[in-house]
Order: sequence, then C-alpha cells, then structure tokens
Amino acid sequence: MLVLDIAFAGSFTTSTEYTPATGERGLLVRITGLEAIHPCRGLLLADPAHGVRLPVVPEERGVAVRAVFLPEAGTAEGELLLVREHGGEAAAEGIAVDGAEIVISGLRGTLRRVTVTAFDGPYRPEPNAPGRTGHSDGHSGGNALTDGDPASPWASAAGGVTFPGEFVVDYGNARQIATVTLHTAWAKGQGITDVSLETWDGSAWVPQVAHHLIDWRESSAKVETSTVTLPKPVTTQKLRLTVHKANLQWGNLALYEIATTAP
Ligand SMILES: [Ca+2]
Repeated sequence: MLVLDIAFAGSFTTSTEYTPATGERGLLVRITGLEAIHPCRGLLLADPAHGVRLPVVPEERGVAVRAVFLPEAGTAEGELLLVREHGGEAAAEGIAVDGAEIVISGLRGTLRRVTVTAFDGPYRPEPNAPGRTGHSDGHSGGNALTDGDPASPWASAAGGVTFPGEFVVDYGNARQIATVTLHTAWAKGQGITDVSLETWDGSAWVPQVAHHLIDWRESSAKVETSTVTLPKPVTTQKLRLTVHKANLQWGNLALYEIATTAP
C-alpha cells in the first residue's frame, strides 16, 4: 500500500495532500522552512538541519521509506532506504522514525523523491517494470525509464551511440496498452527522433508502429512528450522501442520516462 509519493523535481507530482507550491500544508512539513525547492532539481538541503518530516507512520504495520537523493558533492543519484518491519528497529542514512513521524535530515544535497509504503508481513519491494536498453548506460540506470517520474532521466554514455538501439520494458504481467508516451527534457539536444514500437505476444515481437518521427521543440529543462498510438489497444507484458535516430548534440541520447495508457 503506497501511503505517500512525492516527486520534488519536475512537476512536483504528489499523491498526498502535500501542496508543494506553499510547502507547509498536508502530510509533509519542511523542518526549518528554509529548504529551497528548485523546479527540475528537487528540494535543496543545504544544511544538515534542513529536511522534511512526514507524519505518516502507520500503526501496526511495517513501513518502507525510499528517498532518491543526489549528494551535494556527487554526480549520481542514490537511493536511501529505511525499512521497519512491524515491531522492529530500523536505521538508515538520513532517515529516522521519530514517534509517529518519519524524519529525513542530516543530509546535504538534493532530495528528488520520497515514497512511503506500508506493508504487512515481511518486506517485499514492489515489483517494478525495469527498462533495459542496448545503449550503454550513462546516467541513472534503466529504472529511471519506468519509475513513474517524468523528470528522472535515463541517458546514454556521452559518445559512441550507434543505431539501431533498443529499449525493452517488461511489466511483469500483462496490461492493456493503447498508447506509449516518451518524455524527454532538453530534447532538441538529446531526444529520440525516429522510433519503432513492438509488443510481445508471448512468443514473438509484433510490429505496431514503424518509424514514429518526433520533432522536439525545446532546448530547456521543460519535459516534452511524444505519444505513439497503437493501431488498436493490445494486451501485452512487454514492449520494445527500436531507436533509429536521436539528437546527439552532446554525444548522448536521453529518455526520461516510458509511460503507457490503457484504452
Ligand atoms: Ca523517469
């Protein structure tokens, strides 16, 4: 059961009562009020006293807190994870349980996303839909392709990109797909511009859309989207994007999110 999911970067999406524009309402409270929210970056924690409090520890259940965090001196995001099974102790860097609150503090850097999950029994991370790619990883690993956050990027290495390349997403079980939307920022410099889509029928890849061409408009942090519409909705567990071409202004291509919709 997902209790809370806040992405501070990008569009500040949240499934809680938290109102990021005003900061101090809802389930999440900034500890000092001095923490800065920077669009497309996250919540800047410039002092160890900065942080957030989340008054959402469920009683009688286990709780897992995941925080995606970019250290002040670092170049790669990491994940901080605190798991407290029912009645157990928990400890994690930067995350503590204080009474009925979760406290994230003592860090310097940028907090990009926090999710809180309540569970019964032993902790089992929710299955996600890892994306994998034939392009070499330059940033974030494949999970950024399908982490639900349009602002968290996957990017290839800056150089040596060859075509065709591919992205494969395995959802773990079948789902209905009517459209596939690609999200990318700085897309005029690093967006995919020619892509084909296939779905998996259990034994083979089935062509759906060939050479979907994308004319990206933005050379900015704004996340743009391009939607590939299937000829008709398909029930499938996996999809494959074959990349024929991409903008390579900086030597890399990037894809921030692969999202699907059901009919
Ligand atoms: Ca993402």
